[in-house]
Amino acid sequence: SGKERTLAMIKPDGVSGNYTDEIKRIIVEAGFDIFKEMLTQLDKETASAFYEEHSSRSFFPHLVTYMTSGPVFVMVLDKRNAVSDWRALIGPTDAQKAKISHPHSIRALCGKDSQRNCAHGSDSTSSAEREIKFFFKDVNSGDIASQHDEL
Ligand code: YYY
Ligand code: MG
Repeated sequence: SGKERTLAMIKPDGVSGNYTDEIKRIIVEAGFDIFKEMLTQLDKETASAFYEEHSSRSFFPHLVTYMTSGPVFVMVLDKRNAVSDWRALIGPTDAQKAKISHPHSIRALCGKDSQRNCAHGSDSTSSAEREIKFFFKDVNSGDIASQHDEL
């Protein structure tokens, strides 16, 4: 069927800024199915593990502080071309640039800069698989039943 699954996250500034409902509306209107959703608070160990690939970057300690500053809303999204379509919908990493080049993107809507950019999306099908397992250990590609978890 060509259906694909990706990991989406509304970061702490998006949740605390009350953007969760608006972003979920945008997601559904764009044709995604929200297969799983979970509101959770990351601790430093979990945020560090999630962004492990960036652990040597100078921004990493600040990134971990930001990602643990409040709850995040994590979703598994299903759609044909879910990975690339969700990346397109959130827009560029730097929210300041997004406001100019992608004014209708989610990062333009609720992001502040290249760190506080209010949304995450897996950048490939392999990172989607890793990130979905990271948050939803029981999900596999054959699952189609809807389930809502809360931690
Ligand atoms: O995949 P994406 O989130 O668009 O960007 P990445 O380059 O993978 O960086 C991941 C994450 O790191 C970004 O969303 C914010 C943070 N970050 C940062 O704090 N400062 C930067 N200069 C670049 C990225
Ligand atoms: Mg990335």
